[in-house]
Amino acid sequence: MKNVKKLYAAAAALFLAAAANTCAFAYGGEKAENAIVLAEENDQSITAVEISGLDTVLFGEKAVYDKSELSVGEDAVGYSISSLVWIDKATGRQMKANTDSFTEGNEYYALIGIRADSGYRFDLDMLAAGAVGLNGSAALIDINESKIEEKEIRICTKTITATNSITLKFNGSGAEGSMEPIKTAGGQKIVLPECAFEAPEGKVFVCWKAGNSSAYPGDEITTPENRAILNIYARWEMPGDIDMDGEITDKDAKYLLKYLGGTVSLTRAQTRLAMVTDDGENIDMLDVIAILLIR
Ligand SMILES: [Ca+2]
Repeated sequence: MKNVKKLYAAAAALFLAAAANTCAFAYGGEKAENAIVLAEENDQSITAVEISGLDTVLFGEKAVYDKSELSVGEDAVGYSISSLVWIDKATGRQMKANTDSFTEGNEYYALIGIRADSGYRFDLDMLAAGAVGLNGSAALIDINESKIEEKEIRICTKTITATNSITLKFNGSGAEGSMEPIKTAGGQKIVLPECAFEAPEGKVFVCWKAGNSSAYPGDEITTPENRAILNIYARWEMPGDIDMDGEITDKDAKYLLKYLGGTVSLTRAQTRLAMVTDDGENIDMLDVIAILLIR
């Protein structure tokens, strides 16, 4: 039995060496090692594989990441992720994780190794049948360049072009504190973070502003393309200044009364400013009274 296994191993290594010239998977020394793991007759068959977490938002200066970013499906049994490498398509060069970074305009593809655990084997029809999912579907997978064996799947992704990068810089508009800038790709959807600046005395955070547009934490915005920096400013207003004219007057109380009467609505910014009393989420007569007391 031992000799037969050795023979298999030698044959597998030979096959791999032959394939190395054409196959995109001749990277590192990992493959030869993997190839000697052979399926046993009574191994349990795996009929579907799900891998998630491949960040396809590549942009200039983004650090090349490794398999720690990937995860298998929650119900996954019998397999694990063994490798993730990025290849520069033009040069064929394997990118070094954590030290290399992507370059704007260059094309890349990822090679993902998935290994069957001891006692399991992959159903060989799975890849062609679309039962190997990456980020929720098979759309990212280049089937022709991917390979499946009983103990290993080697996913080759479709080509991804790195785009320009943009840095979102958060400005407290004079408030204390700081927020980490966010670096991402241009033309990319991103969810705005909560404001982490300390509210200036007597003010509350209303919204984020960039140029003439405003948005709220939790809003999804699309980053501009071909722009290196986007400055985003915190907008602070006085609680009770419902019409945001910089002072608290009868007009603010009247407006809030109308709102409570159902004849006008409040914008999201106004909703924040209408919570004058510190009683949580409710906007009620107490807030109107508070405005009348402040004015
Ligand atoms: Ca006002």
